[in-house]
Amino acid sequence: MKKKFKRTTVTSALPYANGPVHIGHLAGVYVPADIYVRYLRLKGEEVLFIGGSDEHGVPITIKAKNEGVTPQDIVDRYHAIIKKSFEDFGISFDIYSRTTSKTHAEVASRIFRTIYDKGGFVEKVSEQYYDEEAKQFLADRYIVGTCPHCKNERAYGDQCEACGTSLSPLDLINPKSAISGSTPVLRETKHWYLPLDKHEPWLREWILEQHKEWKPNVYGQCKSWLDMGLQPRAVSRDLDWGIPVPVEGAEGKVLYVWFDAPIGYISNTKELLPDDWEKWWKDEDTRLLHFIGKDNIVFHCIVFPAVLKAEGSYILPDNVPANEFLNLEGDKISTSRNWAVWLHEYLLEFPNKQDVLRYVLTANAPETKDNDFTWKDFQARNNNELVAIFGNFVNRSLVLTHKYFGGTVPARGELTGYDKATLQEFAEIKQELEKQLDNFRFRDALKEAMNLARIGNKYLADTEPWKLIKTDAARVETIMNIALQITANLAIAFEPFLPFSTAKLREMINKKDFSWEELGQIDLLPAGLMLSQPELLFEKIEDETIEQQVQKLLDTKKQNELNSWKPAAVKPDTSFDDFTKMDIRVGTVLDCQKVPKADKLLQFKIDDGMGGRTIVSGIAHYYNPEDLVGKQVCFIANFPPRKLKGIESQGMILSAVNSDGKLIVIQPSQPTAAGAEVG
Ligand code: B3M
Ligand code: ZN
Repeated sequence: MKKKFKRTTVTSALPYANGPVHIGHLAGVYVPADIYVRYLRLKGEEVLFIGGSDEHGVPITIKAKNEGVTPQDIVDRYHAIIKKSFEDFGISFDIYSRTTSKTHAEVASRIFRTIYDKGGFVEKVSEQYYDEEAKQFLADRYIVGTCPHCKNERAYGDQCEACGTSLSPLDLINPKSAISGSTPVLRETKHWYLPLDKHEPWLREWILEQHKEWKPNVYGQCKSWLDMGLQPRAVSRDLDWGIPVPVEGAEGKVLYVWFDAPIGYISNTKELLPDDWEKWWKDEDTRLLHFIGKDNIVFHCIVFPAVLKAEGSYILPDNVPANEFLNLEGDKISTSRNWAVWLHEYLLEFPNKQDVLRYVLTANAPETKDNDFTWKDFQARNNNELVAIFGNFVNRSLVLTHKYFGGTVPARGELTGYDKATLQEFAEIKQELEKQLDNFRFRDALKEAMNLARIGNKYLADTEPWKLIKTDAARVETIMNIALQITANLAIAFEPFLPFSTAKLREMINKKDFSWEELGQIDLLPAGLMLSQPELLFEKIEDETIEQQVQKLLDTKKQNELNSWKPAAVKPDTSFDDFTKMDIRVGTVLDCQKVPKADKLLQFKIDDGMGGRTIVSGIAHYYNPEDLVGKQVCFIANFPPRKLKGIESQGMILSAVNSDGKLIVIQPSQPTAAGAEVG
């Protein structure tokens, strides 16, 4: 039997405030959380939706150092951008705060201290790299060296990004401090550890026995962590950015970012409700839900619950509906490679189309496996679903009502068998929709909502009021009444998914608000109600717009290739004598043709100042032959002639191999006499 809760605390992962947010964040965490919260609110349930920025951690300090600003500058900048993006996309947080707040420092320190006083931590001294020039211990990310696996010379102390291996700083060959460049030394340092090994038995029972209903991806990841055996985890770091460890003798040490970040959910609740926050976190009748991405599962299902349990007065999450990742056009989203669709940029290019993105990201949500966002799919879903089904139906119902009845909801007369069957069909959607939403299956829920619009479209297409109006106006009154009731139902069913469009729709049908209970009913719009002027809910997105977005990504790809390209290693030494044996000349292209039946080859007629020669060259993939006529090239003049596809080639044209593998013909920088020597 499922427990009946009184209220729900919904949290969504706190994004690091060291960069803006992109579609992957929205698809994996914030849109699903927002859909769920809006659904509960529509049902009239007591719910609190907590968000905020994660403003601690080493990457923020590295970014600050690189830019020559303070970590606070960095988080101030990105907190503002992220907060605005969430507002713009209608993510309806009750509070969006930050982990550099005063309240957070107090709450996190208090929780640490309580566990410390109860003996819930283990103190351990270990050896860690220390930078004697910068006079500080080095976080794993601050140590660079050669990867023992792939020999990449820029591997970090926690990971080699070239081969993807997780590393520990001691694995690095020839380690260097990223701060001063000096070779770090090992020094002893004391830290506090959460003994996860001791928590393992109850965690096993709680997750593996009592929460078999968790999503398979979440349950599976927890099981594999637990089966590997849990190890104590350090919850402090030697760093000057973060919340100081509230213990005597802990100077220069701060709480580990993953210790304080989830506590941010609690602090933000307290900031919002200073006198009333505890019931959201300490009452057994409160249901706690964490919406996160798959890389955060272990912290939310194992580490944070262990912290809460060790403290002793908090509830544990009832569910953690984590998602997999969203890829972009077949590649992993990456901030450093700028392979992302940033939310603030999307809104500049698609103003007022927040719901289109919310729709596409939900329809394609990475709920059970990684999924791919493509601009083609974005366009198709907008044009073929939002415009052609939802928008089209709503528009026809409203426009026809205005046309036939001056914008007043007509009364329903007697229902035909077909009317009844249609109403029956849409009455069933509520239950289906709830079943999917209750189980965090938002893709399927969205499909159900869209089916409601499909039913409406089919109803109008089958009953053809535009034909009947000439012969049977009374029947058309009934038809339009039913179409309008379906329209009103759409405003409810889609509210959690598309809050902007449904708000617009509510205005058009003059209904301030609905409750979820009304979904499936057929008297939402009383006869005689005057409707407002209809407007289009969605508009078609043209090929050109999509091509621009695709081009933008292709440009990024190109730029990344150039950035990551390295010239080939220099060949072993040669001699000047050897070089002078080579006779390189300048020539002018008199004629250039494709060689038949050889897709790589071009045949050149070259003016070499000595009566002319023929050269065959393998650059047909990179040039149109006519573009080369009249150009000057460099060629080797003293290669013995050789036959290519039956043509005698008398030399070789010189080209550079570009970073993308393309051949580029070498040309003199000024007009040069044909036959001039190169040397
Ligand atoms: N900031 C990691 C992330 O953004 C981390 C989440 C914290 S949730 C408490 O993926
Ligand atoms: Zn490597």
